[in-house]
Amino acid sequence: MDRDLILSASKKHDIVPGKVYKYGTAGFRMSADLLDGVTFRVGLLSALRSRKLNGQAIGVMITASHNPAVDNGVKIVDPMGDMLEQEWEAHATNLVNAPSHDELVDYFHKLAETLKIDLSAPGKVIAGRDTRPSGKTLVTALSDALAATNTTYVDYKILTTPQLHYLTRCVNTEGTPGAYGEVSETGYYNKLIQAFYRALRGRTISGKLSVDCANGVGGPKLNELLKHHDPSKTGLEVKVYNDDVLRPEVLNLDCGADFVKTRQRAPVSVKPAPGERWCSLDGDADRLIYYWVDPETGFFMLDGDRIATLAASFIADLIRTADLQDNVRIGVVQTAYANGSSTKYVEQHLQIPVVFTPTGVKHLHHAACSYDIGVYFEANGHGTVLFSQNTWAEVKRKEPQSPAQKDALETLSALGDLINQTVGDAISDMLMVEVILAHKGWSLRDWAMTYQDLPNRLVRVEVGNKDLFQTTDAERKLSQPEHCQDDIDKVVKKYTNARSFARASGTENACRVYAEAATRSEADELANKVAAIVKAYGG
Ligand code: G16
Repeated sequence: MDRDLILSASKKHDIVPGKVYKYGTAGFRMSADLLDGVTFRVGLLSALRSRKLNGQAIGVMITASHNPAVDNGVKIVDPMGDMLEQEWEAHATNLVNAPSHDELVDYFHKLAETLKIDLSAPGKVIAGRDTRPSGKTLVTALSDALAATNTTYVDYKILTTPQLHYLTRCVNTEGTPGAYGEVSETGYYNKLIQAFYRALRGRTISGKLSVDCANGVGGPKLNELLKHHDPSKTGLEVKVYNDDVLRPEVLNLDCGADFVKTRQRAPVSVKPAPGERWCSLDGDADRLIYYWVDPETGFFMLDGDRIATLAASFIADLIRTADLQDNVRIGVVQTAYANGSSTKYVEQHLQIPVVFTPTGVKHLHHAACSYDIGVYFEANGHGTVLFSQNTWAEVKRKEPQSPAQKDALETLSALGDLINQTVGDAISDMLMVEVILAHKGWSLRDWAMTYQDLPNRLVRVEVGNKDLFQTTDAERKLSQPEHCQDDIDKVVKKYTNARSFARASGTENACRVYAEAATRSEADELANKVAAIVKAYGG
């Protein structure tokens, strides 16, 4: 690999001197004008990663998801469509922080040597981006790095994040017995829609579904999916809202899954009529939140915890009906943000084990892989359901003994194809929810009746230095700054059935505080008190 070629390409893509970059919850994410050099360097790292993995394609997604329009981000996707292996996050951080262009090229070669990477071998990278205008320039930085390292590169242009994950897996499994799907956007739509028809098993969906697309890439992509959908086969009527991608400044503005979840209200621009079924996607369509307005009690939200409990209960029933309960173990993965009532419902009512991981789908995904069926959702609506090889083998092997067993087996198999196996996917999750509600004959109100959430509040706290906040115990406790956790504990003790924690965000320059308590006013009060403590310790 030509050192001078990398060096001269790098000189066109500076990093900002003095700024310390870190591969965070979802890659590098910050104000877009700080990202040009970072994206170039991520290109170098993915060129190495592909060669390390025998030339398999690596995905690079340029998105800042739920963040405001001025931000952007870049993250790396491993060959099977999952997040970059954790050990390589450190390599990414080191490479990006190389202080000069010369030191960058030195470190690149050192990394290749230490990791025994043959730089003359072929490498391949595929890329996608969301609708942020800054994405276009960042793609140039990426492609310059790939050209300088002689890496084959395919730019899939504008995609949802889960579509890029899907394509990465498809490219790497094409022509093998484990082929994940056709390597194209159309292949993605066809796979989802065909599995959706099969999973419904002749049932029809009643009532219109209104979808708020956060004015992000989910809007055009959902509209595209709908062109492949024949409503006469399913009964599903979708009305798309907030799909304006021509005015970048409205992305995630007063709408989208993050707004709905944190503000616990409908997007500002829409007026859901009482009883109507609504959901919101986030800016890159990997999170999903459902809600409706009850004529008596007002706004009611069904978040990631609710989607997890719905999916876990339905799939566990299918496993029992199919008589697979001895061979297919199901488990649920949550984070500290999960509402205490949802955990209790899964463990005590559904009798399904729950494990906790730190925030970040990469952690949940990893934990979910240890089950035959791993249901993982963050409360913010990000998640999916993973089917292991063993589950597929059991479903295929089982000879149905009754029409009910046949139905359960075929539904399971269709769900396995419908649910994105690479990462949380709002569009695929939405179709899964619609299938389950249709099977159960449930409205959103029926779904909500399964258990009662503890009132909770999530607050974003701006602090001088968020890096002062270090956590332990799956992010449920602060180990730093000293005494901060003691102060939080003292406040929590004053409330009934209360819990609260604080952590630094990995995607925004802020801390997050979560609180739950017996009543709404207590949850709000507790959240505000803990936020004040965090602010005081925050430098
Ligand atoms: C990303 C991660 C999620 C995480 C979220 C917020 O989501 O993929 O796992 O929950 O950030 O993380 P934090 O609280 O650390 O800011 P997205 O949808 O923004 O890509």
